[in-house]
Amino acid sequence: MIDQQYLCMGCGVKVQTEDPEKLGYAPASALEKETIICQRCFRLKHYNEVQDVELTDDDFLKILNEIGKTDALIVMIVDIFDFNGSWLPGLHRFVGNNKVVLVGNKVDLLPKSVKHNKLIHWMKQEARELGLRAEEVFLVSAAKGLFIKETAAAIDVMRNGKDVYVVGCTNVGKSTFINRIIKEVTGEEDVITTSHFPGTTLDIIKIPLDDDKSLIDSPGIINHHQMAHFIDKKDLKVITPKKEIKPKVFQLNEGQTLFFGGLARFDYVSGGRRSFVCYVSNEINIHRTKTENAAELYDKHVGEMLTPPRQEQLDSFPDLVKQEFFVKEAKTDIVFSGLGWITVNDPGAKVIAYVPRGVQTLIRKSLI
Ligand SMILES: Nc1nc2c(ncn2[C@@H]2O[C@H](COP(=O)(O)OP(=O)(O)OP(=O)(O)O)[C@@H](O)[C@H]2O)c(=O)[nH]1
Ligand SMILES: [Mg+2]
Repeated sequence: MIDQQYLCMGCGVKVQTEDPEKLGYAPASALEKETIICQRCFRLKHYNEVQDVELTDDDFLKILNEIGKTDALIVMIVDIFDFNGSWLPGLHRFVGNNKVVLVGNKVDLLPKSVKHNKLIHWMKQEARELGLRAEEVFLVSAAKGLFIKETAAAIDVMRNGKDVYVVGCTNVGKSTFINRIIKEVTGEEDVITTSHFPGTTLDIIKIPLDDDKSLIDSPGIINHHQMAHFIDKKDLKVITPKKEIKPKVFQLNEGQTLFFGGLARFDYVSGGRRSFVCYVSNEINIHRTKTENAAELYDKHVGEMLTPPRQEQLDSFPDLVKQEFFVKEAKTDIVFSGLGWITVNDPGAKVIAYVPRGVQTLIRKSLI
């Protein structure tokens, strides 16, 4: 038997050496190493393979509820490419009286032309509307190391000698953000396990700060209406942008339709010939057709020409369901949660957005 004091440095899980099938398994030899990581982290790091875990939403919430009882600074991270999909509704319920800083990560994905102070202003406004009182708002790219120093320095002042908890939905880049800060300070790289699979970090991970307080990573909350949960693990790479998004402009007539692979559909109903700007991963194929042929085309070609989803996944892939939107204001986004958005520049357009049942669509003031 081993002590409970062994925690995986990669994901925070308690390490056990008895059952290779269970969470936290590591071979006994791993315990002799200076940094202990579990088998799941080892495979993620070296083979980019993920083992499913049996943790439930409740398990994660229990961990996060502890945060409300502490006296700490809370850093909430959102994925700026999936702002609404990665938002944690009701954050204030579990942070108690602690102050919250909002960090928009993955700014490297947005076109270089985007003005950062405008975007920060937009985030502040959205945050307020979504009921979050954020002390301060930052934009960073954890993966590219952009604006990390400034943000870390500001957080260090704001924490006022307290612990810092980094929280957010799965996959927003919490662990990548902390790894970056560690790298800035100690030079050590990739201390915590990160991956493009949601649900990588499994428990609290404490990184000691210089005043015996800690910078604390936490498991991401699962937002079930994110596209990532509806597609095959192999396709996550396709829908997750890696590089700066190249917006694609389509001039559409009324009665034309765009398909985003087989994951989403956009019908332009009325409003005269106009342009639509699509912000999705560069790897997603956009297919244009007449709306009158769209349903038939989808039935015939989903899983091959219109992919993802893959052919072998079709049985379990949800139907596309629709929501109608009327664009009343200039510069409006129609958002497909986790996939991207379409910007409509002028008011007066009626459109229909289709996404797999369970995924969210919404309309918002344009982010860009
Ligand atoms: N383009 C881009 N990708 C990023 C950035 N930061 C993180 N990522 C990617 O986002 C994915 C998730 O990163 P993680 O750091 O594991 O996210 P997390 O929030 O810790 O996720 P969980 O532990 O599952 O809650 C990985 O594929 C990262 O490479 C960023 O600044 N830009
Ligand atoms: Mg993580």
